[in-house]
Amino acid sequence: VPRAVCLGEAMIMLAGETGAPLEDVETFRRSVGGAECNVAGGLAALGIPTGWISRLGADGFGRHVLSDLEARGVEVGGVEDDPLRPTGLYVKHTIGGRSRMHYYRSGSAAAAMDPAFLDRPAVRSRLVGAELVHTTGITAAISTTAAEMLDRLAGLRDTLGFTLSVDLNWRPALWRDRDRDTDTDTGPLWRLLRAADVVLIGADEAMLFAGTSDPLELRELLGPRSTLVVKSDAHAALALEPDGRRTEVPALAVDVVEPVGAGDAFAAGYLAGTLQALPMEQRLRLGHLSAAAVLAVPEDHAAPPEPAVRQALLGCSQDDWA
Ligand code: KDG
Repeated sequence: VPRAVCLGEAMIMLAGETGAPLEDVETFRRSVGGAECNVAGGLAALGIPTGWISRLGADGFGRHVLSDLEARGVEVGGVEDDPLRPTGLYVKHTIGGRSRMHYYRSGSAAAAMDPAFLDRPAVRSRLVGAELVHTTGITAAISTTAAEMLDRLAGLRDTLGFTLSVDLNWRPALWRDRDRDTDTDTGPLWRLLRAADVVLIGADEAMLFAGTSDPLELRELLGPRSTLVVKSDAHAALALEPDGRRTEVPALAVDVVEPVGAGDAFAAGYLAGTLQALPMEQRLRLGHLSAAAVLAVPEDHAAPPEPAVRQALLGCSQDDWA
């Protein structure tokens, strides 16, 4: 039985192989992305038995996503196939050192997730057994029915008792594109964040979404329930616990190749540390260590440092850390 379960869409990622304008790129490199499945892979790589729950098209891309996640040790028995809707895609196009995402995912199999999806025996049994369930603001954005499912998920947390972890993952392009009556109704995302036990949030996206990146102001907006982890502009991570305790840990210096996915790796490290009952400082360190590995590659996920390296860095003095 997985200790941790991640709920959200995975997609095939196509990364342009040259920095040319998109209309001139002829060759793309395939990998697998999607915020929640990135976190699932990160947790599994850190030794936490982890399941990923979602829907995939009954197509070659869906089969690749499944085998890729299985190869990374993620349990996928809670994934449902959709014979009609396809697996989503996105193109990551890097030009002039900046990456842009182009989504081809509306009407995907995962976008058809709805509250009843959580009643499927293969899904419900995994939620019943989980200590931690992680999802993100992306799932709130992909469709109205997926957003409704998240309200249901918060209700299930109240009865089943798992820890609900949410990464904001603010994606304005999805909130514009999605199939909704109004394109700015972020109410479902606010509800999800206020219901969460752990909220992970980047300073830049906090400014865009909430108009502030100040942890105390965010706490006012999100309510007193959660442990709030804010990754600041200076790349430090600060945890503000419900009792007011603050812990701050600077990031490691890394030569950044491509940043997308680093936030998911941070989440995986932090959450693995939480499930291992590490002290807060070490949870944040494990987040930074996992993120550093993803910052150094073009893909949206990467294996974290080896256990011996992790152990040495988790236990070192503050002076040696940064
Ligand atoms: O956090 C990384 C994700 O943004 C990426 O893997 C793709 O899920 C994705 C999204 O919706 O942007």
